[in-house]
This record gives sequence, structure tokens and C-alpha cells, in this order.
Amino acid sequence: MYLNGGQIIFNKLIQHKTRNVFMYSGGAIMNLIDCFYNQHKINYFINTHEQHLGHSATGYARSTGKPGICIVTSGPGITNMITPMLDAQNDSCPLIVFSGNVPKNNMGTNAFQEAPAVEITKPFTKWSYCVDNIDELEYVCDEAFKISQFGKKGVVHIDLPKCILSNKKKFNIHYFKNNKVKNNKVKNNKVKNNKVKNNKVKNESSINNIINVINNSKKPIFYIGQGCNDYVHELRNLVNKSNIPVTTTIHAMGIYNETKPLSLKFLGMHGSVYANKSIQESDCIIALGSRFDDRTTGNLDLYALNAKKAFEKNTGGIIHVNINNDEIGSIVNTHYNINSDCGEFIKLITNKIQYKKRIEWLSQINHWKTKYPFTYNDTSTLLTQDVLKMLNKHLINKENYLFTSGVGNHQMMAAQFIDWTQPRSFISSGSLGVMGFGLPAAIGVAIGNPDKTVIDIDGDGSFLMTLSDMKTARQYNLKNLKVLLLNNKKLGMVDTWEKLFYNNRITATDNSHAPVFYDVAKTFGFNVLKCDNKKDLNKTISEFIKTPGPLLCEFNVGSTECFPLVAPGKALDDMIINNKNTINMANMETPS
Ligand SMILES: Cc1ncc(C[n+]2csc(CCOP(=O)(O)OP(=O)(O)O)c2C)c(N)n1
Repeated sequence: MYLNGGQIIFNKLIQHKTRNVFMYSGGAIMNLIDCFYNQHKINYFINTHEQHLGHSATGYARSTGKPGICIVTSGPGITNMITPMLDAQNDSCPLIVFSGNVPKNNMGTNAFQEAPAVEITKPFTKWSYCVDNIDELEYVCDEAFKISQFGKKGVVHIDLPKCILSNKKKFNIHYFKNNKVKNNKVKNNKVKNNKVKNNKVKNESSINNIINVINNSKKPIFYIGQGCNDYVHELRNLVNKSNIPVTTTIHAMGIYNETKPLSLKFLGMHGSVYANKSIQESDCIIALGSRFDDRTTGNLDLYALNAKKAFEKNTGGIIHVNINNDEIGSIVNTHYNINSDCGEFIKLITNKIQYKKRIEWLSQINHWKTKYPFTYNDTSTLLTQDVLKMLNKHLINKENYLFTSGVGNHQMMAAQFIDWTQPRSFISSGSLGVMGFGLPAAIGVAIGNPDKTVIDIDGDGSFLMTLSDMKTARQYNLKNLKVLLLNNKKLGMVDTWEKLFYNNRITATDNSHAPVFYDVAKTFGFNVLKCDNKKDLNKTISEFIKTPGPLLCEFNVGSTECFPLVAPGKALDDMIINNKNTINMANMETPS
């Protein structure tokens, strides 16, 4: 029996239990796409642009834990994929991208729809490889699944010259009878170099040392990143058992229920005053599965000075646990480092960590919580924060919902004004910050989670970038997809920076020529709602919850800034808290 290259890959996708793929066709990839004709083993979804399908695959992967599979053509197909691939890589999302390319003997001739695909993607993927020979294909596919998911998750790009996809290879009948992933023996030097290490905690004495540091500290704090998202029960158990307060990155929100007293919500540039202040005040920062992204540290020279002092006095320090060794010590000179999967580390320390009442430390934090909650300048005009607060009030069973967002003030305000109670429930472009992520990502989340309702919280600027994907939501009749559009008729977040840091020189942030989104969504076949004032807010949100998708609700909102804000170059606890006041908590007396 002979199979061509496309059929070999298709067979491999089935072996790896792939259920859903996101694709966009074109000449160079047709041999692979043709395999999806008239079969019921793998569902395929067609977005309106390769960038959109990349974000859909990302939303799918981040909400299900399975790798997102993308199939695109050569040239513009793969170049349109660069943004979602970089976004997925930076946010540690497992993605496998198959791209077509021109036949091998046309490569380097500037042929029609030729792009130096591997050269473009190599610098930012976990593995980027152009298949050279049909005999490599099975091994390459198995490696793609392994590498994308192993250790710190990320992106694998497999480039497929058209001749490889159309060439045929003979298989014997046993291959089809025993359709399981085998340890393929084909060796290829170029492929062999891609080793991923499984990092385990090896040194027991270093663990005991860390436990002593935590147990002897006076003001410990957990700083949790998405590396802990697979260990919710373990992490919650550890926090409760130790009575240590916890703050998270945006990607780890909900891993510890934010309605509980020990939660300090998220930290960083727009994070809570009390989380930022607690990090700065702490004598022992326990960073698990996070990477000290600059948005969470502020000015590094002024970061965590108390924990650094405590280390010098042997009374504390900064502990960093990360599965990726390259990220340890790369931004902050941490004092106690463990290169390990967080779950394993949590398991090792939970029984040895001491419960302490921490009366002084926790009452100090509570004082900051009461004095500096997330707040805004409430006016008679409907504002983004009003809408999000009301949404939060209406969402009784949060475990039934998943959220995506665009990038901007609406994204940060969603992080602030929704109480996150479940991990992996806010799927947003964190590191790369890609406007336009919200709708296509919501499509992938909705496909991967048919039992949940997916709400894309979006801004007018972000939504305009990818709104053609309303076609896709309608095409697959995604009844569980809803868009909550916050239309302030401007690129709000940048507008704020122009006001605060560019002397009010408002340039290139006006969006008043955007269409009436309510009408546009209707044309795409969406159910539609709208709301222009506070009076109708309660009623509109309750209709929004009840109305099936695909649905868009346009909220015409006034202009508002997102505070607190750590200005560029400032310390984490030097925050602008509203348009009249800056507090530098580093200079403040802390009540005891
Ligand atoms: C693709 C892309 N281009 C530019 C930016 C820079 N940027 C960050 S936020 C923002 C404004 C977002 O406006 P909108 O989506 O309307 O949200 P708002 O801030 O008004 O809530 C811009 C231009 C970006 N993050 N992504």
C-alpha cells in the first residue's frame, strides 16, 4: 500500500488523537488538505485569515491542554502565521504548524509563493524544520507532538515542500492494523539535535534549605505563574496549609480563588496596589512557574529590595522554581533556584511547610486591601468598568464560562473587575499583547469546550483587526460564543499614555470612524444587543447571559483610564492610582 506525504501526516494526526485542526488552503498544501475530504475522523475549521486560525488554535490549546494544529500554505500563508506563532511561543502554548512550500528543486529561485519559512520561524520557535525526505515524515510528526508539549510548551513549525507531500512511500499492512504511535527508528542528524530535558527536583538538601527559608520568614508571599496551572488542587492545598498570601500573573489568575482572603489578585503594571506592595515588602518571595516578566517587576533596580536584604541577613530571599532552566536567573538574580516542574516541587514541600498565623503580615495586607481596592472615577456616563463589574455580578457559576480578550484597557479592566475563580479561564495574549486575539481565540475555545460559554471581552480597536472571523463563528454556528464589545471609539490604552506621558498630544488613537458594530454583526448573522447608558446596564447584561450565540453586544462607553498604573521605569509600588494622585508606597509608613 502506498501513501503520499499528505496521507502520512494525516495518519499521524489520527495516531496522536487529533480531533480538531484549523486550516487555510493554497496550492502548496493541497495534498495534505485533500486528506480531510469526506472523512469523519478529524474535524477541520476554516477561519478567514491565517492569523485568525493561529489564534483559534491557540485558544483551543490553552483551554483544552491539547496542542493546537494549524495547516497553512506557502508564502503568504506562513507569513500571515508569524504573529500567532510568536504569541503562542511567548505564552508557552503548544502549537504545531504545518506549512506547504514550493518543491525542493524550486527553492531559492524566488518561485511563486515561496518564502524562506524555516529561516523566518527558527529564531522564535522550539523547533522549525523543513522536511527533506519522505522517510523522515513519521518521525518528524512524532517529534513535533513531543517537543511542543514537553517541558516548557511552545511552537513547532514543520515546513513541507510540495514534492514531499506528493511523493509516495510503501507501507506494509501491519502499519495500518496497529495504528499507534511507535518509537520510530529513522535517524536524521538535523532532527536529532532537538533534545528536551525532563527536569526533576534532584537535590533534597536544597529543598530542605528552601523549606527552612520559608518557615523562618516573617512576610512570605507566593508569586504564581502559569507553570502551576496544571496543579490547582496541589497549589490551593499548599496556600491553605501554609497560610501564605498569593498573587498571580494574568495567565495564572483563578488558580487560587480570588474571592478568598489570601488572594491578592494579579500583580504588575495594572495589578492591585496590595499585591505590588506586598511583593516589595516581602522578605521571602516564592515564585512558582513564572518568569519575572518586566510587566510584573517594574524597575528591576528597585525590585524586591526587602527580600534581597533578607537574603543578605540570612532571614529570607527570592525562591524561583521553573521548568525552563534558561529562565532562572535571567531577569532577577534569584537566591534559591530549582529547575523543576512546579507540581513536583509543590508535592515535596507541602508536608514540610509550617502553618503560621502571620497576624502582623496579613493584617498589614488587609489594611492595603481596604485602602486601595480596584476602583475608578464613577460618573453618570457608562464606562467599561461599570460593564465588567455588572458582568461579574451576573456570572453566578463561573465554572461554566471561559473568557478571551483583545489587548488594551478593556483587557486589564477585565483582569481587575472580574473575580477569577478557575484557572485557565481568562485566555488573553499576555506577552506579545496582540490586538485582535479575542474573537479568533474565542472561536478555538468554543470549539474545544462545547459545554462552556465563551465570552470575548473586546475593545473596538482590537475587534476591528479580526472581526471578519464573525464569518467563522456563524459558519460553525457557535451557540456558546458571545462578544462583549466595549466601544469607547478610541484606542483607549494608548490614548491614556498620550495624556499621561506625551503631554496630551492625542495622535493616531481616534477610532470614531469605526462602524456600528451592532449592524456589522447582524450582517454576519449574529444575534445582537446594545447598551448606551447605565440605566439599561443590568437588563442588558442579563439578556446577554440568556441570549444564545453567536452573539455580539455593543456597549457604547465613555472614555476612562486604567489605574493603578506603574509608569515605565518606576518601582512596582510607585503607582498612579487615579488621574489626580500618584502614590509611592515605597515612601509610605506601613502600619503594623
Ligand atoms: C497588533 C497590535 N498593534 C498595536 C498594539 C498597541 N496597542 C496596545 S493597546 C492599544 C489600544 C487598544 O484599543 P482597544 O482595543 O479599542 O482597547 P481599549 O484600550 O480602548 O480598551 C494599542 C494600539 C498592540 N498591542 N497590538
